[in-house]
Amino acid sequence: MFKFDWKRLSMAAGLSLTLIAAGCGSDEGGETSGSEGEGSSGEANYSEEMNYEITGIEAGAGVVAAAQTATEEYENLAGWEVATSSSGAMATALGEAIENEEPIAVTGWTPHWMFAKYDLKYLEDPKEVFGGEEQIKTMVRQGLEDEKPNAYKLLDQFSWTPADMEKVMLNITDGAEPAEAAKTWIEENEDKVSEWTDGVEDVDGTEVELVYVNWDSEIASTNVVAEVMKQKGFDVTITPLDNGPMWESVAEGEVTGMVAAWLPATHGDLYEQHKDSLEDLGANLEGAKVGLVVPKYMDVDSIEDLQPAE
Ligand code: PBE
Repeated sequence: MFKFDWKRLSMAAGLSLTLIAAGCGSDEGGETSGSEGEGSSGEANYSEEMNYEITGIEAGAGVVAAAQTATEEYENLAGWEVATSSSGAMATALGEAIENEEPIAVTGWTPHWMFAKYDLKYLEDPKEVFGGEEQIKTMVRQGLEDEKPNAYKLLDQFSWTPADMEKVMLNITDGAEPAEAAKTWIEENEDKVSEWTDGVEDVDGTEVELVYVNWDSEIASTNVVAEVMKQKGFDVTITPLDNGPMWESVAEGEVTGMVAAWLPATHGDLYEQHKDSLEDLGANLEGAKVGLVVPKYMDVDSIEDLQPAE
């Protein structure tokens, strides 16, 4: 009981401090934040408020590795850390920061439902540490075409757009079970799905195992592909792994494949390591992107606008 009261008290105190700070800086723009002696937009405060910390996701994610590289490549990120957790924890932290209008910088990516729910922007990345436009590609184990030609054909023909993926992601974040969200999207997109299944024969319980990572985008894609395969008669298992093991399990032929390869930059190292031991079936989605994402109310445009730790 005591603990709870203290927590509420300190939260209220913190909130009023934030309000006072916001009140000071907002009406006359840069001129009033001169005490920082830095820049004109007041962004010098953000970095300190963020504890010089980027809010990351799973440690194995490519975007986390890129964020760590950014802290080394950008001199103004000296002393910054990338905090790792999970995609879900990152989304919660982002939602809470936005509710309190606090600064936050997350390792973000597109397609993602966060852009539909919140007003967000990518920070410019003049050193191109996060790469440019990405594709999401499908990788399968070697020999699949001969052993399970219908599974191979369907996985090869799977292809959709960022808008398609976002629709499934939004439905899941609004509370739908991933398999249900997948079924709903399939019902609403019969034409697209019939292109994936074109020439694919119905099978009777052929086993397929798809691996993925619990990133919101890959939960969506993997569930949709799994559901389409089930409807063709496959016995489908979907297995969440970390990023490295996801790639290894396909390369070692332990599983059928995955639809979660972000290239050329995000998973570039993993691709180089495994490309001779798996089969690359090409892009299933064009126009993906990763980078540092902040709420639009933050008056920063570039990674270079952030301030080094003292
Ligand atoms: N992501 C989503 C992954 C790829 C898909 C951007 C979080 C990553 O960074 O590895």
